[in-house]
Amino acid sequence: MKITSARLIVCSPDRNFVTLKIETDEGIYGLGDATLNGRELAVAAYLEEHVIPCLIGRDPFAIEDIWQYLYRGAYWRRGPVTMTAIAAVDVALWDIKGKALNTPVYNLLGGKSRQGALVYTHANGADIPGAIESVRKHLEEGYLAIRVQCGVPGVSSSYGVPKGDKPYEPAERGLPSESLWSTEKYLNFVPQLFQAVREEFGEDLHLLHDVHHRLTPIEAARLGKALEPYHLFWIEDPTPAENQEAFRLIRQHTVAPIATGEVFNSFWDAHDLIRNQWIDYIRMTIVHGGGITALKKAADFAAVYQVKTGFHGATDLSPVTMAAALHLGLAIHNFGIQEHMPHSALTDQVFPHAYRFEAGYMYPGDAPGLGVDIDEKLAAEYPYQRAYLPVARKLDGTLTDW
Ligand code: EZ4
Ligand code: CO
Repeated sequence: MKITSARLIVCSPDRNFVTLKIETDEGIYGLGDATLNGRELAVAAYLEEHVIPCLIGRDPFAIEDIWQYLYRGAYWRRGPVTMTAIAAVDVALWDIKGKALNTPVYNLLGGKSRQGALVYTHANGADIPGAIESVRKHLEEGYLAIRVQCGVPGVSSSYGVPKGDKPYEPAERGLPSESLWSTEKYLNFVPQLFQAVREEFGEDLHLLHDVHHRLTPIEAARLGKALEPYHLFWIEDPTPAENQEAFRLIRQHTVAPIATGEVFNSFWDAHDLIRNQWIDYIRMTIVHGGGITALKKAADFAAVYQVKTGFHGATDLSPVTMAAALHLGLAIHNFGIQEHMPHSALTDQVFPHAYRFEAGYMYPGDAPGLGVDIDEKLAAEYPYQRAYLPVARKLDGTLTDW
């Protein structure tokens, strides 16, 4: 089998997606997600100008070799644009191989270690009663694990809180919006939030919380200690992780489980965190971390240190990435949990898929390959629109981590 063509489909059914379609001389094609929220066209250009010309004529079954060719062969390694482009190719090739061998991708990765992937979704509220109502709604939908985010009194726009009655969606069309942040108000408030949620729903529900990189290590340690009575499933991204050693300090002070890595693009971003057991869940994602090939290796390394996976799964990761995460999550032994922020109905229409949610779990389905397609005609009706993630400033105007 040979790769005969590869092209990009850039569309915006409610939000932007960059999709790579690789076609072969046997009529089989594969899809890869190449979406990098707020920097979409950089990846599209990287693929179009520098990667696609090198793919034509290659054997699509040579996944490892093509991965190494694009990684080592570029000389310039790592970085979100490069690794997202490599991931798109990698995932499309796994899709092709599954279709060619008439089997779901999870079978190519070792087969099922479990029947379904436990998922968590997002509850958001402008205030504590709103957050409690949102948790209740998701419990009724069948979720067994829920991330809770809430507006902080005195802070006009907190991370994870929707504007109006729309579902929470980080990217917005137009130039970046600015939100305000106060660590002091946040640290005083979050324990009250989780106390109220536990009082309302009891001890059994899995609760998660995303700090979104906004604390220093010692502040994160204080938060972890304060939340211990509410035994969260995890605290996510408590502090930026460029300096992996920062997590050692958090670890010294709290038994709160820690998850990080949604912005990582290389195994090396996580190497110290994992081998020192400074985290409990690695959140690297297939689309930004170099594909199924790279994430399988990272997960296997993490397994040695009893670190589990918690792959990022926000709406800026396309249904192709969701499917890839579910196939890999079903196969690996150290799967922890999968994030599930459902896509809009329109996004789901553009990307028909075999995966489904039922009673707290997601299932990739048994279609050959990844089980996701793209309706190119419908996609063409929703052209790309420039969009950005917000930026955050402290109350005195200092730019801080969003
Ligand atoms: O802000 O995916 O856990 N989920 C998150 C997301 C991220 C977006 C960034 O593109 O932190 O909401
Ligand atoms: Co997050």
